Amino acid sequence: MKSVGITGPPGSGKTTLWRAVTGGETKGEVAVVDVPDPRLDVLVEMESSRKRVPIQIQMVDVHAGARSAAAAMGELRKMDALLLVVPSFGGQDAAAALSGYQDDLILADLGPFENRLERARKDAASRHEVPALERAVAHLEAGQPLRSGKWEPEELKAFSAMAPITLKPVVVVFNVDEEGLAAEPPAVDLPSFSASAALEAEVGGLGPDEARELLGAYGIEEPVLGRVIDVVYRLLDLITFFTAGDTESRAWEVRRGATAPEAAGVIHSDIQRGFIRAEIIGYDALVAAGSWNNAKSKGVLRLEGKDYKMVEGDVCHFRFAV
Ligand SMILES: Nc1nc2c(ncn2[C@@H]2O[C@H](COP(=O)(O)OP(=O)(O)OP(=O)(O)O)[C@@H](O)[C@H]2O)c(=O)[nH]1
Ligand SMILES: [Mg+2]
Repeated sequence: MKSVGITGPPGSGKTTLWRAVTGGETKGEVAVVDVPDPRLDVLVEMESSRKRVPIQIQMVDVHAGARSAAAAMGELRKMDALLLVVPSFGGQDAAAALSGYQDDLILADLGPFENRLERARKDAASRHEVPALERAVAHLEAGQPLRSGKWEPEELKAFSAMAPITLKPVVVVFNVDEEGLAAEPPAVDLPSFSASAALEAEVGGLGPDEARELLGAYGIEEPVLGRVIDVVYRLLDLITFFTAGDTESRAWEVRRGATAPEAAGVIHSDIQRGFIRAEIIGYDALVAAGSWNNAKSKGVLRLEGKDYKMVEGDVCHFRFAV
């Protein structure tokens, strides 16, 4: 399961956004959220599945659970992706807040890199890391996040023990008030969008249809959770595939470019090891056929081998022998 950590300056609306993306959750800092996917609902209906199993994602209000700023930075290192909440309500200077906070994150990375560089210089076993660490320190000292650099695989290997915050995929959420919703967000060199955390948290506890209707009245077509997930999946380069049947219909995530056996391995390592073939059909073609059995009898299921590269929305049945 991927973890998304919510971060940002004090009072920017992190906890409010966390409540919005967790559907009105009020206790704790960590919540497991079902990834909304209307395709899964269609599959459940079509196959009369007894169970519907969505992809899940962990949303963490990192700073709420941390005892100190340093502890929060440590927690951020464990996340797969970050949501950076920028205060843009009540006339606040969003661009200044964003650049100030990015500097904080760069500083949080600089300390561990300097320490490691110092140790690597003294230790024969890690001396080969020195050039990479020097380059990273220079980059951070120049006020640049590591993600803006070009790094060789060996350099990234030298960085990995520190799990640098500024190397993580980040989505900027400009937390606006109702007036700000209609305005263009400031141009930044990171994926970003505007949302009203307060408004979305208010509708978070409602059913999906009711929430959509209320948000629609403010011109918001897609609840913030869906928007966050779209960007995070794109940044993490993940695609969704499905399995569907009467027992259960289920959504799975796999890295873009994965082969059929790798996708099978997401379900179970035995299925990957004993992979023979996959019966596969794209989601739209399956819906057009009306059901898995119809697709089979019409001969529109494809048989794919071990080199097949998975496509977003593939519905699969893996044949395997162990
Ligand atoms: N007007 C307005 N106020 C907001 C909005 N979002 C959050 N706030 C207010 O800003 C204050 C801080 O919100 P929180 O969600 O607690 O912010 P936070 O980033 O979690 O704060 P800390 O955890 O203390 O750093 C609260 O009083 C919110 O009601 C917004 O979109 N508009
Ligand atoms: Mg908070």
